[in-house]
Amino acid sequence: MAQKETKRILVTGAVGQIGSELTMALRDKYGAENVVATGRKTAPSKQLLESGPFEFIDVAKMETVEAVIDKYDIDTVYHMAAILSAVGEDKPWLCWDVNMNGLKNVLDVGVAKKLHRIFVPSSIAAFGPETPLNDTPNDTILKPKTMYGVTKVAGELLADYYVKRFGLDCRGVRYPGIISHETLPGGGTTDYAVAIYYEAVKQGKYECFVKEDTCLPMMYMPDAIKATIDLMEAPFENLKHYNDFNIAAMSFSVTELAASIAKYVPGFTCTYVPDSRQAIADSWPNSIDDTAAREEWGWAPAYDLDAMTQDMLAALRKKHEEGLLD
Ligand code: AKB
Repeated sequence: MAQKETKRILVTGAVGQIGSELTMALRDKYGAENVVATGRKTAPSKQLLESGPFEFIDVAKMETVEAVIDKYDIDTVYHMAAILSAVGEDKPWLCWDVNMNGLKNVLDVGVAKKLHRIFVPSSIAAFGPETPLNDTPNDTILKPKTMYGVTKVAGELLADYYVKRFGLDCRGVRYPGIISHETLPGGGTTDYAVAIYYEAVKQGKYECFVKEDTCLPMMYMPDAIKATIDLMEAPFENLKHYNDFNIAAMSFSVTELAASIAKYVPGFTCTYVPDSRQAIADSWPNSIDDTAAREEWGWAPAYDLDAMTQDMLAALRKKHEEGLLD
């Protein structure tokens, strides 16, 4: 595999929850003018727009992807654009189109233009009810029941195929639920673990759409950004896996999450009214084993539940005082 250097980066899905913070981290690291943020239709934040280049593209339309790669002489892509699990159940064919055709377009441009490296994110949604529930191994049964999960398994396999067949350098992690305070997640099942913090600060209470004993793997955004950039910087020859690394940080039930918040928000209460997202959550593991990521590229998280809770609450209280949460 030819080793080149990352100089000009394209981030797809840069207006989304992970993409927006990843773009800013990459702009710090590689120079703002060298990181091109792109989105499909949501208006970018002032910060994203004013700190570096921004373009609208539709990843499912090859010509829009190709045009932006040519315009900015891109060599590296972080392909974050995706339809998540809950919206994917409402609109399964949009989910297939964006997640599969979008990925294939990016991989094909990668081969045609001999790109240096592509980041291809997957998710714990790749697992399903037949997968071992606790300490889920990296290499295990992948029979998801959601369209989002189907596209994530197919995406992992497709990207691995491009590595072996075309010598394209692409890598990716299976993100757990990501918790953050900059950009709200949109259309996922793990969104409750973000919303609970916002409502704790605004109202001191939260009505949760999954049951109290629902337990899922989760991660704080700074760790997710670190995992993404660390994997992209790992020497290719050290990798045995490519597009399907489990990465773990913490696993907790909603009861445990609510208890952590109640330590710092006296009187905080959580009630439970499960909806259709319960079935999705129930089909995912409680906790995952990330030995492969630790061994192959040195993955280690920094935040546990209480450290994350304190950081989230401090950031959201500041925003609330500035009138930015209403
Ligand atoms: C979702 O809930 O759909 C996402 C994910 C776990 O990939 N946050």
